Amino acid sequence: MFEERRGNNCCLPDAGHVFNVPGTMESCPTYFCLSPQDRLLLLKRRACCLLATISLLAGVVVRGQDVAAEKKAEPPRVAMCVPLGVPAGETTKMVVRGWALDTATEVRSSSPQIVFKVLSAASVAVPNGQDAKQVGNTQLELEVTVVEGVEPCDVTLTVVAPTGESPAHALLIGSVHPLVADSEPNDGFRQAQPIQTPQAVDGQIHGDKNVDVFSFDLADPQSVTIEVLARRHGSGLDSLLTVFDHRGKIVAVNDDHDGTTDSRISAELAAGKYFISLQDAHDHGGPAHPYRLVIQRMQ
Ligand SMILES: [Ca+2]
Ligand SMILES: [Ca+2]
Repeated sequence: MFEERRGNNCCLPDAGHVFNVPGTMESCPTYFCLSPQDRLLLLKRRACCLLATISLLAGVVVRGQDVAAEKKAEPPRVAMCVPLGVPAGETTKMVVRGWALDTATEVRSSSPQIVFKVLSAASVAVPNGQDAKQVGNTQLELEVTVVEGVEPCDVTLTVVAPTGESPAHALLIGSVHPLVADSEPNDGFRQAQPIQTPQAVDGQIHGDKNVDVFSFDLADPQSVTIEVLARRHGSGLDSLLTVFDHRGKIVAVNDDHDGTTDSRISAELAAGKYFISLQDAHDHGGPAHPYRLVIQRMQ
């Protein structure tokens, strides 16, 4: 500790005061009041402070470089394909949504009968109120060619970028049931999209509070299952499925089934007209809410 010498009008500050004086030591009015020993001690302490500051700054710089390197090195990951599936025997356009896809150069297929061509790669907005960790913030536009005669199956795609390769992601190819796309507007009973049984529909809840409504007719009493594939294939959709009779009375409803947020209804139905309503359980929608709806008769 410094010595206080009040006798010669030199009042020495404590160590904390000395080190907090800005500028040079000469600017400190008390510096010239110090004894040679105190000046040496002061110099040593200031040297220690200087070294500590340099070390701290160097650490911040190195950490910043590490964070930048980690961010730059992030490999691509796929959240979902929109639509969730493509038909066989055609060339169609598809969007792959996920993370770090904007530098992708190639998309590889697990089958030589399915070929992907990258049309564009870019960052994209996260829909309002949704989580980028779930719905992704980058996307690829692809052209998908499936040769004629390919049996319905799951194929996997792998996105290749300078930062690495994505884990394989499943894409539905074709369908064992007749496949159609959802057709807007289909937002209510009066705009219901007619479908057959059995039928598969590749669709999308296009926006917040949007509902897709389908109608079907049974000539005879039937046991049917109606199932939604969505979250299991990476979609942001948390499906809510409801079946109504021709009077608008609810026959069955399901939110989550078998440990997923996807929905499934099995019901024995009398002959007549029915409506299926499909929406998001949280009223969300947008480009990250694709689904496949499947209706079939139970065996
Ligand atoms: Ca709709
Ligand atoms: Ca659900």
